[in-house]
Amino acid sequence: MNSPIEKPAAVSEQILLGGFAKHRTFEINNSGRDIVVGDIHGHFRMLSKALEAISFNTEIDRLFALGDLVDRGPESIAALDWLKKPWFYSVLGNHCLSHILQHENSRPIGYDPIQASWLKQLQEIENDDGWVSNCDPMKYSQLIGELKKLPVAITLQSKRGPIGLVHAELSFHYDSWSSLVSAIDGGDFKALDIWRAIWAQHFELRPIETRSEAKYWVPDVIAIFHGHNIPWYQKPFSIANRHYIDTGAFLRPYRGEGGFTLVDIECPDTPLLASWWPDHE
Ligand SMILES: [Mn+2]
Repeated sequence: MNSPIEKPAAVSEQILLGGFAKHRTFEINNSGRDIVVGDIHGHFRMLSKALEAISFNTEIDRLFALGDLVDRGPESIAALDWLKKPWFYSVLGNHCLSHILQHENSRPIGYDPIQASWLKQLQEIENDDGWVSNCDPMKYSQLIGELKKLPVAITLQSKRGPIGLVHAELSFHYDSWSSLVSAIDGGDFKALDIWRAIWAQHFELRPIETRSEAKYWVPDVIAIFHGHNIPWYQKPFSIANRHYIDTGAFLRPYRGEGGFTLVDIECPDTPLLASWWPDHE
């Protein structure tokens, strides 16, 4: 009997099978700084200015983005050049995954109605602002190839211990960073976990007196940095050792508030820049 010919799985099927669950570890940077930044959303020119403002040194420093590199801002396709820079890295965000899905034009598979509905939503969401049709198709498909490689979680080693990076939320299934990493590495991180990591919001990002900080402490990391969910007033927000630093850079041109937050991982509580935008563009 002939052995079955293996066909490459459709992207939506790969999501359901946990195919986008990747984890990457980075050893400590002994020569320079490791900087984390919230969602870039096509504002790479302004990001360059923010890096100038902190005297970022491309020879020794590394920049880690929290996903959502594209859409909303004017330079989405520049993500391709940035992802080729040896000092720039990112986790996977929902906008990245949405473009991957749309590019493959694969239809969600209805194994589970909940999973199927968010996959469908992710595929159909109108988020390209027309930039896709205005860019070189070859470059766009190269960008998709780069986006497919992005890990859903990154562990960075710092001088005081490990730091976790994830676009949206640490799923409530996981009470530690290492349990999340083991699930990914062990192939046990499924579609709904990916959804939580790239799209979920667990609580309001503002101080609430009755809320117990201890509940949110993740015991085996120094800090976790989250993007995706913008805290109230577009200011960086921390609870326990978790830091929400997507301060809405894409909002600045429309609303006059928001900007980039950049944090040195060695000082997670005190951003180098908070909700920053250049005075003169
Ligand atoms: Mn997002």
